[in-house]
Amino acid sequence: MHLLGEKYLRKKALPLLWCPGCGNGTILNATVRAIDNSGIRERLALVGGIGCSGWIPVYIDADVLHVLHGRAIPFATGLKMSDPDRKVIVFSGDGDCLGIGGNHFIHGARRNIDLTVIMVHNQIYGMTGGQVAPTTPTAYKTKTSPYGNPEMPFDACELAWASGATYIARWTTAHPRQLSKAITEAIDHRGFSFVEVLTQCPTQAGRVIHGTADPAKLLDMIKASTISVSAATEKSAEELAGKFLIGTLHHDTQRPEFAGYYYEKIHRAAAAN
Ligand SMILES: Cc1ncc(C[n+]2csc(CCOP(=O)(O)OP(=O)(O)O)c2C)c(N)n1
Ligand code: SF4
Ligand SMILES: [Mg+2]
Repeated sequence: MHLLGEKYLRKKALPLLWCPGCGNGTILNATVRAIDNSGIRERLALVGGIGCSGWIPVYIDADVLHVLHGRAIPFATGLKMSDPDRKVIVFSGDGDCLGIGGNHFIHGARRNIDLTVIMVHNQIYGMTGGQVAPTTPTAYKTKTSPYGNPEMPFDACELAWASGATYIARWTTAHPRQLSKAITEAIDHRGFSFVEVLTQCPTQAGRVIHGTADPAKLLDMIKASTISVSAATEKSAEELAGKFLIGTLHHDTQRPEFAGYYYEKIHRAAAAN
């Protein structure tokens, strides 16, 4: 086993439950490297929602909560407020984060609470068999949109930005080094940090939406759907239509962070009375 695997993986939880070629392994790898770079293992807590992506933290040998579908951010909020010195990382599927958990997501961002949310964007509800998700592109066929999805997908990064998140980055599983660097930056940031990862789900999104379960082809498709923030500045709106911006989209170090504000101001004022 690789040295980092030896150091960080929870051996008794292996083997990984994911399908061959699933992008969740790449996200696990990028996260472990980021945790190692940040040197925060001793004060780390990980929270996962329900879904294939919710299992990512289970494989990391740290304090882990694997909680109800859509409720990862409220559990993480409680954890952060009861132990503010912890660095808390949330792993949430696109259904978990933007569907059932959408309200928690926008309020977590609004509060600018010091959580790192890694959202796994695989365009679908993977674990439950390929239902339409809030990220499924319009007109795409899934098990529950057999005539094509009539809805518009969310742009999760724009939603995070509008809601008040203070670090926002988007990368893909075809960019593992950049992804790991973004997760490191998100961990180092004090405030609500959001990293969206475009990733391949060969078994559901691959087979059902894209007509192929070949992970290499799916990675090529994902890569082709992106453009870097810097390259995008020279493109017209027409050229950018349907493209995902990748890179750091937003970084604000000025907004007050919720847990710090609470303990410095509210808690102290209440104690003085
Ligand atoms: C309250 C509740 N509603 C529904 C479910 C069923 N359920 C489990 S995982 C899931 C969707 C998973 O999709 P996503 O969050 O995108 O994660 P992925 O599997 O794609 O990583 C659903 C609907 C549940 N477990 N709990
Ligand atoms: S169903 Fe999709 S997301 Fe879930 S483990 Fe399989 S490939 Fe990965
Ligand atoms: Mg999903």
